[in-house]
Amino acid sequence: MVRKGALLFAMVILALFVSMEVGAANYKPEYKMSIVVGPQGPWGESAARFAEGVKKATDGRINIKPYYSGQLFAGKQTNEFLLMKQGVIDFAVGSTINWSTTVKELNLFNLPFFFPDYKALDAVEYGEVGKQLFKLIEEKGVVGLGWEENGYRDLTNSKRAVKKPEDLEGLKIRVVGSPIFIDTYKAMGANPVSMNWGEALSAFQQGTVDGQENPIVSVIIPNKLWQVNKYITLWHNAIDPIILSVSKEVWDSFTPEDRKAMGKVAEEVVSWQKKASREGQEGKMEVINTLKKEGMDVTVLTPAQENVFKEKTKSVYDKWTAEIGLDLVKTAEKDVQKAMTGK
Ligand code: X2X
Repeated sequence: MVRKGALLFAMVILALFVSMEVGAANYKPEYKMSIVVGPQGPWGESAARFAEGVKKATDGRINIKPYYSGQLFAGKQTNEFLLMKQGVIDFAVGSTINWSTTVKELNLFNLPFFFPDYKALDAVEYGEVGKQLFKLIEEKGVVGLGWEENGYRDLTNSKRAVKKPEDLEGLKIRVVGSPIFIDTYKAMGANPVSMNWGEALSAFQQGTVDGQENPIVSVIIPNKLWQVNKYITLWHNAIDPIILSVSKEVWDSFTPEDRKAMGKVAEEVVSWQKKASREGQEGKMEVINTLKKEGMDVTVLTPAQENVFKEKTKSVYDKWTAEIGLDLVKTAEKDVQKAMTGK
């Protein structure tokens, strides 16, 4: 009886071991991870942290290599999601802006002045809308492992302080190649030019564009944008969530144990990343002082000043709400209101 039990136990252990090995035997020697930006700053750093964490948690079975500065999509950042679907990219720490041309619902985050505060964003990401968005991307072949954040996108330029729409007149502003940004900047009176991030950096140097918008801690500081743009306006025009993600095909090829281990690492990394990214923006005085020390002229818009820009973008809101889906936008609006007012 005892012997039979021991034999059964040994067989179960062996079966488990074999299934793990068989599973792992199908693994690729290296998984490619895409990041638009460089390794510095919370966005870039989160890629290395995730890769390291996963390697450790899976005893080296899963080896992820981060490819920074958009190396995997040959310049065109709005192709990232498609390349994941096609199996060229296995993992990404991908901006929802870059994916919004493929997954139009993600334009929710690009709606001008939609998220007044991080509380509002969290309510949407962790609520029904966030779940729905993860479901949508999964249906398109990408599994979301957690929400990270590039941050609020603040406006920099080389010409003048921007406080009201008239100040934007005639300014050539580089935006991501996602049409909602062209609409928004046109509505606010600027002259938007869409351009990939890789080219944008040299366009700033050459002065072929006057400005751009990007978050301070993840992009402006690591790229020392004060060297090319003296003026910065802090506003809440657009927020840029990032999704730590894996292609569904790759995810499904992992053993349940490895998926669980990876999920745990993802949880830790995204919570570290979000905090790091927000510290840089929420500790505003410190951030403002850093920018001023570098010679920047900092304008912080009041809610009333933001409202003047918001009014200008009403047509963008209407047009893009129809694209995103009225129900999704309305649900998000309720979450935002509840987060801000408690009801
Ligand atoms: O291109 C940008 O502006 C960047 C780096 O923020 C994104 O990838 C959306």
